[in-house]
Amino acid sequence: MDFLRELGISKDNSGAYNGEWLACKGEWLESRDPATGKVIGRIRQATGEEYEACVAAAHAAYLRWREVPAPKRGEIVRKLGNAIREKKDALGRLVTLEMGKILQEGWGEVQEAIDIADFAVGQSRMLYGLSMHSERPGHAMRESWHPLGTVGVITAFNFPMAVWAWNSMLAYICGDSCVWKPSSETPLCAIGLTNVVRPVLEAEGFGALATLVIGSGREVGNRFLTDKRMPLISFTGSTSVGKKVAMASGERFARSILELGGNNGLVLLEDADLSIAIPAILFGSVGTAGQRCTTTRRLLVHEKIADEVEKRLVRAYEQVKIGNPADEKTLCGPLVSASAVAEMMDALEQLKKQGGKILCGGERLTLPGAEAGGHFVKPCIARAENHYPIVQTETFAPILYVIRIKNLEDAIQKHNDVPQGLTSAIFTMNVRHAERFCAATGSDCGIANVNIGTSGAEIGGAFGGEKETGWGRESGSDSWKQYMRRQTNTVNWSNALPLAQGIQFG
Ligand code: UN1
Repeated sequence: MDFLRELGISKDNSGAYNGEWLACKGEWLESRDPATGKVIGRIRQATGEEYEACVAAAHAAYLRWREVPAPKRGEIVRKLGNAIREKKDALGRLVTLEMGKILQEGWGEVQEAIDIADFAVGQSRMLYGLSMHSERPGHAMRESWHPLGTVGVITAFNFPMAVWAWNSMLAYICGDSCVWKPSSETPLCAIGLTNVVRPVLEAEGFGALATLVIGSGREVGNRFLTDKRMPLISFTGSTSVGKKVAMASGERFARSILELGGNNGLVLLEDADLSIAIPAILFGSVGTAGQRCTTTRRLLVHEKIADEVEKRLVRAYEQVKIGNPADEKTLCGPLVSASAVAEMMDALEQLKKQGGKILCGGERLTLPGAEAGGHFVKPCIARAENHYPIVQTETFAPILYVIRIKNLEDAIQKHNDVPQGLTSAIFTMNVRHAERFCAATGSDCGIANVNIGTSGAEIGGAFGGEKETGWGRESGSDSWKQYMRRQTNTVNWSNALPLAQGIQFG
């Protein structure tokens, strides 16, 4: 495949880059196409030794990079964005091949990386600190934002490029370097993207800003958590692993940004405009084969329109073309692995035991050409109650639970009654109901939308959640502050030494 060559991917690849590709000594990892089961390429993983060389190089790069003025750092990030823009087609195809999302979404993911680079360029001239009025005469008070250090970025398979970009582009303009540990399901996406950005950084003498280390949790992941050279760990993944990250980084007083499980609800009130709601639900629940953190998992629909909505959704699901994600007609590609399929089947068993009723889908599929091991399933709609244990859990697969609600109060109560809190949406034409959903007594999620679905956020807003979804925000708004340390400066330019709070001392 030409695009693999274009991205510098061969049959055998190194799993560690720190300004140059290292000769790794770890076990070989195979990357497989989830649509066919065929091996795309192999990666020689890093051991502790290469990990050490990676973090040391990234840290040394940070010590030099922090001295480059922020707008100049932005200039280089602009070149990174342009390099990604030039390879958008190839990178999107690689996402589709290795992760299994359809081409439109593969390109969309790369666009998200380009967008955050553009955002970061502008932000590089806007790392604003406040100035305050001192209570003491002849004193100036202000806060300064300084680079933080080397940022550990651990990403999940489902956004194998964009999430690294959300973190790294901001980290770079803030004066930090990054060490990236991608998911073992999508190592080639990380290698391809690194090959796109590294010529830009190497030309500036800063290749190690984009350090990459591919290895198992045992060899590499655990070292991240305890490594004092990394004052910030940004982790995207499951709630159970996120908890480990929170505790290990908390123990050494490092910061963490945690983007963990979502269980996103979409509220459909009686007056909803179904001509936009149905496509939003379809994209939210079937898009990326239900493997986004932002996937619509719970549909909280008013009982008066529930039958009609179910009917329309089942009809829409029947028309979804399932198949190879590289085929432009496909709407739903495979799940990432055999275990993801097994987890979906297990969730549906539990659902049935707990009283749920499947309305459509939920079967495994063997498609022509995928006999070697494609992981296809039919997206499922099921009637359920919000309190079922399985509904309270995030299953990373296309299962949409339809839950009936009586009114807005009932909807908000049920909506918030799950452990997770990432994204949420309401469809209504009533401005009072819409605003109530976005108010303090409404949705308890990090993101609450009106008349658009739960997934597909733009990079300009801060992205992240509450409760078991974790904490911290990535991409837009003032997320950049997490990648810097704040320093309060009080400068006395008078010839006296007045003390704060009016204290007289001696
Ligand atoms: C994720 O699923 O980890 O809002 C991120 C969205 C995308 C990002 C999802 N922009 O669906």
